[in-house]
Amino acid sequence: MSRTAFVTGATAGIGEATVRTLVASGWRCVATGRRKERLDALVEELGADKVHAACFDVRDAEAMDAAITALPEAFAGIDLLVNNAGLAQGLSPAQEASLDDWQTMIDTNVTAMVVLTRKLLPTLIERKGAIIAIGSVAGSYIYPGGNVYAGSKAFVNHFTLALRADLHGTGVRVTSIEPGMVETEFTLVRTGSQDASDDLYRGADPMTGQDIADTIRWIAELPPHLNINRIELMPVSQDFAGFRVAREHH
Ligand code: NDP
Ligand code: 8X3
Repeated sequence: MSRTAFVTGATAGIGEATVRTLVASGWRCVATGRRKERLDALVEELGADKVHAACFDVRDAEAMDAAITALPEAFAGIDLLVNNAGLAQGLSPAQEASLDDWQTMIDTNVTAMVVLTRKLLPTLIERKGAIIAIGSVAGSYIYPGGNVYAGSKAFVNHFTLALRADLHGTGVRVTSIEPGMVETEFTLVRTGSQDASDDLYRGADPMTGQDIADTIRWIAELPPHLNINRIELMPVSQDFAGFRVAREHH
């Protein structure tokens, strides 16, 4: 029997690779995002029996409700929720940061994720499904300018682990995936640039969306008695050493 995944942020990067990978492995996918033309292209490429496009802004709870209510019968029973949609805006020190950027990250990375999770929990419990969230190493290791993005990803990591406790005994599996550098459109959003040569990770041999999608598929297809609680991935070129000392204070 084919299973159904609900993948947020499927118009680019990790989410798009995840839809392709899960479909290739026999899953049906609800693919979400704001860029309708990209969702339509996925449906066209992979087939309307495999992919259902749900176009909405995750910050709009009413639009989210409407999209869930409108799921065709074949896609309505969700077995896997991939909480992936997210963004980082600005790399400024907190004292110079834009409050609008901060609010956008909190609304998208935190509020929308918990609202969607809460809405899909009844069907996930009924079907003994799984939740996989894409947090970040930024939730564990601090870097300058990370501020609210890092805080939001610490929330994703921790909320996801907390779900494990609440869902104990339901058979629902829950995993927090915490990646380091992944080459996607994310870094351009982050720098506010449209120019690929501004990619922060250029020349750094980062991971790809496919690397994370393969990890998601692997976790989703493990035997039902096995739960990966959290998994942290980095490219070989990245590590977590980052202590700094300021010898003079001005
Ligand atoms: P991309 O920018 O390539 O993709 C982001 C996806 O999120 C897009 O599909 C976008 O869709 C969707 N999205 C963003 N805001 C909204 C919104 N308001 N409503 C609906 N969808 C939205 O980035 P990645 O694939 O790299 O990022 C995916 C996740 O991985 C994020 O949560 C990010 O924090 C996390 N991550 C990324 C890392 C990296 O180095 N790239 C490292 C660690 C974690 P659309 O714009 O069409 O709405
Ligand atoms: C750092 C991962 O999410 O801060 O390489 O961009 S993130």
